[in-house]
Amino acid sequence: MRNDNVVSRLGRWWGRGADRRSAAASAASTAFAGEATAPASMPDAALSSAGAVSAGGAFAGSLDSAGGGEPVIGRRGAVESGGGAEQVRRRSLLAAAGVLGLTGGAVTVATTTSSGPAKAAEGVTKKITMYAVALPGNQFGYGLTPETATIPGPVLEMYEGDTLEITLVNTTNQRLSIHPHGVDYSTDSDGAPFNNSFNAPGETRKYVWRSHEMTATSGRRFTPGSAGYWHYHDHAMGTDHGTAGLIKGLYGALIVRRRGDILPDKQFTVVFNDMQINNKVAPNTPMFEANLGQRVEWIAIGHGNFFHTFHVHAHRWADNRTGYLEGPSDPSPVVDNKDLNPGNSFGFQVVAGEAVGPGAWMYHCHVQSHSDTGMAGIFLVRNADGTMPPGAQEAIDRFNGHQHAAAAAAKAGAQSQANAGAAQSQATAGAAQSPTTAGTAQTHVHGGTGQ
Ligand SMILES: [Cu+2]
Repeated sequence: MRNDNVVSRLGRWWGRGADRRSAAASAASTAFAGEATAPASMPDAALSSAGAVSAGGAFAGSLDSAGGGEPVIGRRGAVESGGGAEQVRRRSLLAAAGVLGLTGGAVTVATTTSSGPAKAAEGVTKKITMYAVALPGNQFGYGLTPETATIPGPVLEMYEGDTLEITLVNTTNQRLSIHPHGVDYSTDSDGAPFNNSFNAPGETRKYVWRSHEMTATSGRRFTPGSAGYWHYHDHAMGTDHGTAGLIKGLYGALIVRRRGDILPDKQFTVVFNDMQINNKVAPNTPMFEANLGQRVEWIAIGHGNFFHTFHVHAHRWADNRTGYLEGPSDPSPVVDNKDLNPGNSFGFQVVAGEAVGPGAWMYHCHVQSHSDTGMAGIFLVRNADGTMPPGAQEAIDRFNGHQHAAAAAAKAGAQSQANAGAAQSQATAGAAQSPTTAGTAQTHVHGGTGQ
């Protein structure tokens, strides 16, 4: 379940940016040729690992992250054939790439069929097999094998212009389907029973999802591309809307990337489903882990019957398509909290611990009655070398204890802890923004929230 080297290589190549225009003729053909041949031999080329499990392995092997706190992140040896070690400014290159994407990339690409890049941008078809599987506890999950079905299902990824051909194997005795948001599909790939698009019990069925790049319509008008943080879910179990399938776990993240987008080191999928997170309630909600400085991609999805707000402590993102500012004058507001309602999805990237340091940080629904009843979890930012920062384990232990007892214990016990700096637990945790030391930050967060 790797976001395999083809996808990574493609992204890295585009990530080089600055003089990719001149490099295109030689490099593009290599990169895209590799991608085009990927599906046959590597059917999971479009995939990264299941949301609840960090995808660090998939990305860490192919990406170099230069550490936290730096707006400029170097990459080395981004292209195997690209001539050795090279440090580039990803953010500035990204801005350059965006401009090129409009003037020399996507638009030209959509109307040209002869040049190398244009041909590449037509995309490739990736074929995968997904399994819908009954899980313990009357739950269901999607998996790339019957044995690895999870809640949420695997993160599916494609580049704008690509097609994803999904063979869905229904191993259950229930009617179900897979229905995507954000991409292009025909009615027979809709996943909706009224279109006769579903898997009967035990049935195998193919679904085809297409995507497209931004194109110029006329004048200054542009037709949006498919890029975005989307999602997929059942639309047939229980009711014609898949209400039973959704509540029981048949959902996952779908990412359509624009060429040139920065690829993350890790991915976390967080689904606010009714009053649970990934069908779990604190303290059994997923603990997402990253090392200080790693680029972390969050994909947030809402399902069920309630409105929610998604909040991560001590990390902020740009409220745009990617979550990172795409230029010095990018007008996107910077937020650390965003509505996450049924059917919604968004994603963003942050650098773990940037400006705040490592520690056990919290993510949660900010509707108070929701966080109080278990819609909360931990974002553990380890030290850059992977070791635990001071106080983090204690914070995790508090989180895992009874919530109110833990809060009381945190306050009572703070004075006696060896780390005197950790004693300033507060009644509210919303202000956990100050650039504190790691030990202070954790106790501050967790002693304060009582989660
Ligand atoms: Cu909520």
